[in-house]
Amino acid sequence: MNSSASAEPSYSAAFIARSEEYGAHNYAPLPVVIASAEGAWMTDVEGRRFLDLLSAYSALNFGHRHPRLVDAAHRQLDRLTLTSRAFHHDLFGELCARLAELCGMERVLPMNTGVEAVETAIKVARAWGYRVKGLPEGMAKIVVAGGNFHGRTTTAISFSTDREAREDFGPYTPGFEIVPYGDLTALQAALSKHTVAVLLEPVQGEAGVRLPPEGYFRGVREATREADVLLIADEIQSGLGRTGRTFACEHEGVVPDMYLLGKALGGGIVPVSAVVSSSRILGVLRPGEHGSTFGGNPLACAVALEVVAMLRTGEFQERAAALGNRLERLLEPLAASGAVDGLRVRGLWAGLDVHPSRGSGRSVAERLMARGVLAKETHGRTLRIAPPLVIDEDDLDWGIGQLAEVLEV
Ligand code: IF1
Repeated sequence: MNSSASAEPSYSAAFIARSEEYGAHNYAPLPVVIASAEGAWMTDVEGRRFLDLLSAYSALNFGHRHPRLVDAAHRQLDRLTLTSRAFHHDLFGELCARLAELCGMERVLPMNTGVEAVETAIKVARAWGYRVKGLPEGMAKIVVAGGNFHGRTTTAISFSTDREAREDFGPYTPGFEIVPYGDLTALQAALSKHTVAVLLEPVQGEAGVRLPPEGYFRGVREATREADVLLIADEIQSGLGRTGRTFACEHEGVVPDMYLLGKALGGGIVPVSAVVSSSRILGVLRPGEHGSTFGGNPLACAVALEVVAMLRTGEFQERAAALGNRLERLLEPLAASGAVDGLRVRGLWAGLDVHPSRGSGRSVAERLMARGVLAKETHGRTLRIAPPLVIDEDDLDWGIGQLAEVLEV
């Protein structure tokens, strides 16, 4: 019997087996079992340390268990955690005021997951179309982009162009038109008298950190303003410092009609999302027409208030911009070597298309894991790099050094 056959299954294997036996198989996680984490580092059940280059898809912009955020959560846990919106509580107005101020907007509708913010925005845009623009009931259209990812609800996947995200989940929600991302002419042509909104990611995350052509977002802003159509920016992954600015829209000087926020708004501790907009738009909703059990709960407000305070100074945005320049310099040799035949960087966020000669995105992620680095592929051969904004420079250098070795650069 060879040694491997006789080896005890690893300690991790027992955890993985239990997850496989009792959990639905809607994910294929890397075979690592995380037990603790701090900053940019995670530790597995066997005591092995891993550098986090995924940040839970940008929900961990402030790193694992940032002290300011954990303290805010602890203080609130000892005071009040949930009331429902049937009653007021003492942090709700403060959160809405501070978050609106951060966004330069007037009003906030807090929810929990990102897709709930997306669904909320769709409902508000449609109601605005009927109640303000006077569209005939049921005729509202929303323009979205190919390659989009806005969540996993039946409506959100109804306008997905990703077969894996939508197959066998029909019948699909009508009222959406899909145009190629980055094609301003196609978007302008799609606008009609029934269009109430355009919903776009300023940077397409799941598509592989896809950047639109320079000027595209400004063009969309101008076209939607002229057509009296709402511009909804899904900043759930691109926002809150990730691209080196508070919002990715800022790279083109664009202010949308609605910001959709999530992920990092909850500080990596609790799910917090929000639609942030003007009174004329969010004001279309009447009491009892929309909401959720946990939306705007005291614990969520306490953490999100600390997130807003951390973003107000701009230090995290500046750090992401500076580290993003460093990341781009570190990644350029990989592209020059041919190991990577597509490279896109915006702030501390990169998408690399791994050349087939180096294997699939998944195989690169597995080889990185063996070296103590955790990252995630998307769409087969694209690797996403999204470290926490708090990562140390030398850890970033080391992590990308491991990637260079895995890619044999
Ligand atoms: C999964 C993807 C990323 C998002 C944008 C809304 C949402 C997301 C731009 C919905 C969520 C998550 C979902 C998660 C993995 C991750 C993801 F690969 F699925 F597409 F980040 F790229 N808008 N993205 O990126 O927010 O409801 O999840 O809080 O479903 O596997 P949510």
